[in-house]
Amino acid sequence: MFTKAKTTVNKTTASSSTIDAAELTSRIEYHLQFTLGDIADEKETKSAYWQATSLALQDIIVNKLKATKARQFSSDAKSVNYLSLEYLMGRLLSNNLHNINLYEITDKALKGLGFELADLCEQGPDLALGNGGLGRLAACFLDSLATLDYNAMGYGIHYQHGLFKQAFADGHQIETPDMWREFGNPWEVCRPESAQAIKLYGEVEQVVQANGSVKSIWHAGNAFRGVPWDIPIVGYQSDTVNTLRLWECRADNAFDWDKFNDGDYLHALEDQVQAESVSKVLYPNDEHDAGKELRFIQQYFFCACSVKDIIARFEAKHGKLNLAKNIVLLADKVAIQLNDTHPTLAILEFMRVLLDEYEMTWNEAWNLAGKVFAYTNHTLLPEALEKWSVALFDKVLPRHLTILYAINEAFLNNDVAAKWPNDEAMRARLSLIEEGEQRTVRMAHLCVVTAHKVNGVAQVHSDLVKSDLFPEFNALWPNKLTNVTNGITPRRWLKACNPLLSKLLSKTIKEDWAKDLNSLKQLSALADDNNFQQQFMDIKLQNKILLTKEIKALTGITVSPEAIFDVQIKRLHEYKRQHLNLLHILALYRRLLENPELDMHPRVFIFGAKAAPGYKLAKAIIYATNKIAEKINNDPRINDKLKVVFLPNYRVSLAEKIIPAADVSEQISTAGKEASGTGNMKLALNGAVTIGTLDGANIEIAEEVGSDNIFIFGLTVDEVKALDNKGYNSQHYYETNSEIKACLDWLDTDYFTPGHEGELSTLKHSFLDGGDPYKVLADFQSYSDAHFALGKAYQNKAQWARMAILNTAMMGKFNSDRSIEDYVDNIWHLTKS
Ligand code: 26Q
Repeated sequence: MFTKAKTTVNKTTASSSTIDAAELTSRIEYHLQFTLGDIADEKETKSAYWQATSLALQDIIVNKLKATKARQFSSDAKSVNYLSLEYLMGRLLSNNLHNINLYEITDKALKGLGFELADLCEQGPDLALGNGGLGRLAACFLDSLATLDYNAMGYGIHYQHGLFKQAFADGHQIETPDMWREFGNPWEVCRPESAQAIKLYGEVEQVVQANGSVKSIWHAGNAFRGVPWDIPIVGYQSDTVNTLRLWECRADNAFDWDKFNDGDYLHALEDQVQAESVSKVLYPNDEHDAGKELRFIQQYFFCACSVKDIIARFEAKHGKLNLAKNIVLLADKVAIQLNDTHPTLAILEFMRVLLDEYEMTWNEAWNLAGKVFAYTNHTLLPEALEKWSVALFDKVLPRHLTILYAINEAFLNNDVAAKWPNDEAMRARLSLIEEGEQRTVRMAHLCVVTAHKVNGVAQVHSDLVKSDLFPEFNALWPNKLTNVTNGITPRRWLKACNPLLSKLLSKTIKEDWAKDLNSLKQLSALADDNNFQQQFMDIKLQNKILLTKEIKALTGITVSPEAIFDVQIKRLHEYKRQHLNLLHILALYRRLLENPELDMHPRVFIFGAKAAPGYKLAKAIIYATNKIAEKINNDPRINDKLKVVFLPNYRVSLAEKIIPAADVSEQISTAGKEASGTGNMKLALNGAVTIGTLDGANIEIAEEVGSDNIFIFGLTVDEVKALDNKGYNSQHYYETNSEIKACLDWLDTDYFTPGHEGELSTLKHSFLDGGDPYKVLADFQSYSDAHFALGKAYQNKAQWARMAILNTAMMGKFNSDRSIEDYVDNIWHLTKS
């Protein structure tokens, strides 16, 4: 055992480049003893060492953060402020160590203390403050911004509970709360000195001023306090540590002493309870508009705190914002990026602050807003386009509603009237307000009207944003709509999560591929090299063996690493078509029952997905998959040729274990529905071969890897549209394809749910009576054929190895560093700092 109480640590000096294992050891011991209070050796646990190691690292990071802040302040480089309701950060220890180049040294220090670093990394909770792709994209972008030495700040909500934890009970999804910071979080620092006061409700008074103009005064009815928690974002081998600032909501007056003294104990705390509910929980209703007042308040709370903070940071450098002096500077120094429409209220708050608190003219404020804001669209699904009722606006943000009306009037009377004079239908179509039984505000329209740039997230998606979603806006402002194809950080999604492959790549390629991902192209020259193929595929096998252990531990299911590992990991949604995968699994099962000698390489189908708690059909798909899995996995007749595994509680840290072990990547959304996808990039980068539709970023992946190295199937965007125009009839496929019919009819029996006939019928009916809105049946045969071709390809080991290697080799484009440089060049115009 080691000796503790080496307490002489100078925490203000050593930087990551001067620190050695001995120094780190004493810092870890220091935190164990003094921060965690290890007074009787009760902290000899992995969890305590994880915490102490994280705290020791955080000290080094905070020093670097301080240096970064000072540098950014004096260089005065323009900053981008990324506003997002979601950040899926995952775990931070391993990534921070890799990025700051202390992984090996920490490993050594911990070995001396009797621990394995990789083991300790597993102790940390995921920071799961997001639902899926949009939240993870925000996290990848922060990594790239710091890596590329840009001045950037992420803003979000400090949810007490992130995305729910998922378990299965008899195949059903069960949700329990996520307790990510129950015992504190070593990475965050509270900054009460930067707290913000936020008003809500009340009414607006119009006061006629001496000069005849009308001034609006908002008499608010309720006040909250936003308290920021800062999490450092460490760039990879760069000079920069940026900040993710998450707002926690507290009451302005936590306690009503009058009520308390009157004996009304419960109500004395009412304000506090109400305020804390605002940042209590992340909404899991992805792509389903919740329309809930609390969600609206969440959005406003975080937007208002962030806008005020952005202005305060500007003023710290340039003095009080003042029309004559520095106002034009603001647009040169500040960019605000809206991650989908969720932070749209920042636009109205920005206008309100400039108009009411800085007394700017309308034109000044509006011109600034246009220069500062840009908006990213992540979906074309109509149900996911946010609309809030005018009544709710009027109740919660009455002043903002008057500003919204003014923006709308100017837009309709100037821009729309000039281009389409006297066109009432056009006015109605483009208005920020949708008339109807309930009048609603179209948040995306407000974003498009305000922002100087609007981008989609993959080429086909951006084209559809122009042609189908906002054609009129595109006609009005031909240069506003643009594309920035998504990317992923190769630090987390290869270097940290796949150490074996990383080592091989570093041995093979002289450039630092984790920065310069295009350098992986050099692997193409080795794609047919027998020796390299063997090394590459042996690593895949090692990673598969690790995953088999994880599968066993999580589900009790035994799978063979010799089987094809076929992976579909993503949020559960009909448009992503997990049920197409499931229908094909049923078909394979039937074929095997009919012919147990069938020449088919054994396959393991691996799922990971959470369903929004209120999304009934998504939950039914999870249940059906679990029940079908149970039957198949225990059927001795098929000789282990088919296994189905649904891993519970899919999240970033689980993705990091699955992705390195995948042979096949399922990217099978209905064409035109998946904006981009980013899991597709992660899997391909780790040498999985994609089976996918021509949708989202799959199209660009296919362009990069070449059609020989991907299995494309199904309807194209145009064919989907044509089928819609003709009138899609799912019944037709049921009647004419006997395999489809047999599989769907199977769901009506009690074969998979003994004694409970019809439990899986919902699924069948969604395809038939439900109309199969995502055209699963139309794509089934083509999908099945593509799988057949894939199975044949796998049987030729050299051919498969070549495909896998080329997938890794050709993913350079999908580095999120490239995405960020695209934003910088076309939207933000930052300089490095
Ligand atoms: C809306 C209203 C109320 C509550 C929640 C929501 C909500 C929450 C999350 C709506 C949407 C989301 C998340 C969307 C999302 O993750 N979109 C994905 O974004 C990725 C990054 O651009 C793309 O790759 C995916 O294609 C897209 O689906």
